Amino acid sequence: MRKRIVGRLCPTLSPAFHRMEPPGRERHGLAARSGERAGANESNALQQGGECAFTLIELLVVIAIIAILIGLLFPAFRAVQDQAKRTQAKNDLTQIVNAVNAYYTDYGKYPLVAADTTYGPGGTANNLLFNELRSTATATQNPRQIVFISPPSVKNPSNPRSGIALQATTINGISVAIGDFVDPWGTPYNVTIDGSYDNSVANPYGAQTTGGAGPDPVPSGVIGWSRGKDQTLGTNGDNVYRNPTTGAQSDDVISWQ
Ligand SMILES: [Ca+2]
Repeated sequence: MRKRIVGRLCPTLSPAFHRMEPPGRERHGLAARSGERAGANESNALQQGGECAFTLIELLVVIAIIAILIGLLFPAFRAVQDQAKRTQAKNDLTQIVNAVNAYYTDYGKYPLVAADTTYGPGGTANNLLFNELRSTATATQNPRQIVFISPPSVKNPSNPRSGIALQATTINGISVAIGDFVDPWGTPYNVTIDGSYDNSVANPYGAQTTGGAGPDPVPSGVIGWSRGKDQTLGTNGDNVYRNPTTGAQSDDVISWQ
């Protein structure tokens, strides 16, 4: 017979509880007979109400089921978080492109550049561009002090995410400087501006046939991109945005598609 361990969840106590008298306190005579009658009554109640106490094994099974459900939900939760970050990056890139175009509208030229220039990792310091667009004290080409973009400061300066970096640091080998606009994974955004004014800039992923990110050059005055969660261009640095053959998508986020 299996041992019942929990009785308080029942409307009536399990008979097992009545057998757990402390040593030396066994009941005798009328009290014992009274107890037997009470036990008999409760046994009858249990028989009438059905068994509702559960065993240790049943308790462990419930705990195991809950653990399995948590295990199933955790990857889904991470996927939702990643998608939210990608959406954030896409919104940031849209704002960056709009800010540079607004600068062009106001000043009749692009900020800083005299030739096609890429800001961010692998190019010119990202903060130089955003000092102009944010009209900070170090801006040199925003005499009207127009704020074209106003990202928040990062919440954790030593581990910057989604905002303007407040201190110099290095994340996965990528340098972050004060004033850099970093993406949700801590990499400064890349931005290429058409300083030669021919309405085309180099596609960082190369030709559509190899990089899968549209034509090279991109027919645009300004483009921006994020290296995504892996912090490399394409997947593990393969420079492929979307594999033209398999359709496999990298984790990068780009402004022009
Ligand atoms: Ca990537």
